[in-house]
Amino acid sequence: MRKLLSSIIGLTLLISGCSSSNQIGKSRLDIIKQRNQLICGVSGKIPGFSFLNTNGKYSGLDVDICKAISAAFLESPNNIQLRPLTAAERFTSLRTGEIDLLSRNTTFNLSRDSQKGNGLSFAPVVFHDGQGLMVKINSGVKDLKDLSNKSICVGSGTTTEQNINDAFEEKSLKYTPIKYQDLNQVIAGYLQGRCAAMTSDRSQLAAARSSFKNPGNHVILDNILSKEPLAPATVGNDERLADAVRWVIYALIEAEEKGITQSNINQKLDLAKDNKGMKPLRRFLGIEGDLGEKLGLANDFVVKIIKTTGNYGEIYNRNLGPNSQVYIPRGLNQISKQGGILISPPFN
Ligand SMILES: N[C@@H](CCC(=O)N[C@@H](CS)C(=O)NCC(=O)O)C(=O)O
Repeated sequence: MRKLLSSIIGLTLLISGCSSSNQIGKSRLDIIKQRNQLICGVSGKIPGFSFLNTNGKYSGLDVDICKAISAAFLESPNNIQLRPLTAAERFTSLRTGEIDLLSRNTTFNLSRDSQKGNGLSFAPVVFHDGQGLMVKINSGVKDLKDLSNKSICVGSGTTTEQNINDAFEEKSLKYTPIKYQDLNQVIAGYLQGRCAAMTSDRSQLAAARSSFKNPGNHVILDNILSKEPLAPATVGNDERLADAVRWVIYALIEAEEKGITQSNINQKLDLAKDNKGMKPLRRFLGIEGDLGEKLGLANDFVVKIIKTTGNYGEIYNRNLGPNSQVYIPRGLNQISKQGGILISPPFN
């Protein structure tokens, strides 16, 4: 009788179009586990975030986030497939199920999050960015107003397009947008002199400049036109997948808060095993309690993540630290104890 009732409810939900992965369907988390592979959409063109080098290998912060998630879900960082996507392609790829996760310099905003917008689920922010402008030093341009009546190169299908319009309109200034499909085209347009400035997230401007022949000939203006909180995203109707992704990101931040690193994780594990009184650490590392199981993951998922990528700070330094190709000072992207705005909710 109970079985019959639940199939009737399931059928009704299907007919009414109210299907939810939690009620009747599978979560994509199960599909990822069955497939034993996580498919991540990335850019592939931004050094420090996701960049395909000449050996055919991807590296960058967005790539490491994907590896951390794969370590947590599949117990291996190598079971990932990275798909390069343009800004315009990214949301369709996610909605159609071509990718499981978008880890691609994507701004978390209301329209993309809401059901009437793109209907995505955003994970916690992995890089707080802001939109900027880059110009040639010898242009003499120092401020937005110096770009009045000039052309600006911009990528289409981005938040960048709207922000640059808003910024000029607010100051009652005019400009001509020159739109391109992806960053490499924007850069080429700018370097070939089709526009007086290129605009994008400041991280992308810094990354682009790092690959120029003469980076010193270009300057990123002080103007910060917007907030661009960049975050991974999943489809919006799959709470189990969204929760699991969310807590992988928080685990990276919590590990940094707790001083747990790739090199001391084994010591921390031994310490926690030997000291029954260290309850929060024991729960975080999966020695007691069932935090991992609650997410549909292994109880020691945090250990797997930290062994693979290190904590958030380690990921940041590897890709964007002083010894990396694109040095971006951490600023807001520090944990709160260090004066930034990254903080993890409790692992209870
Ligand atoms: N964060 C912004 C902009 C991100 C973005 O995708 N920018 C474009 C225009 S420059 C781009 O193609 N970036 C390089 C890339 O991802 O290949 C957004 O989410 O809309």
